Amino acid sequence: MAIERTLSIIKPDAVGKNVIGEIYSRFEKAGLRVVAAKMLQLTDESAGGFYAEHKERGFFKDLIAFMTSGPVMVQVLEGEGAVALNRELMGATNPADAAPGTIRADFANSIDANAVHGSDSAQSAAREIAYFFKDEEICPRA
Ligand code: RTP
Ligand code: MG
Repeated sequence: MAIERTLSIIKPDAVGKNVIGEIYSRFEKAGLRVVAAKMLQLTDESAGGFYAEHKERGFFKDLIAFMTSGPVMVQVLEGEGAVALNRELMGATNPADAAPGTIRADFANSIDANAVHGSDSAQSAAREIAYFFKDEEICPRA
């Protein structure tokens, strides 16, 4: 499988629970490498632009309120099949449906406060990575 990159966000609930390291450990154990990272306080504008595809959805307002409720940790993950592998590690959007042992099953409280974001396709990954990182901020695997 090809080496890919995907955009991951540790959401305000998980940052608040102080489990950034535990979540990074899951990425690393699965063979994903952090090649760029920054902690950010999102604004209505930056969170709204990131989730623009959901603008017309009923949950958009709650989503933006939640994503701006505290700092997030944003990272680029690199590895074989990174997009699908990260989605597998995350588990289902609603933690009630997430498979045991997934990040959302273990750390998320609700469909809103669901611990992590991960790009859902290679195309989304390219857009989302460029949304947060300049090329020179990404350090490819050694
Ligand atoms: P994400 O984009 O955050 O990685 O999550 P996802 O792909 O699993 O889910 P997506 O459909 O892209 O939805 C983005 C976020 O919006 C919230 N949501 N709420 N109340 C609802 O029905 C609902 N549906 C989605 C979730 O917090 C989801 O992560
Ligand atoms: Mg999504």
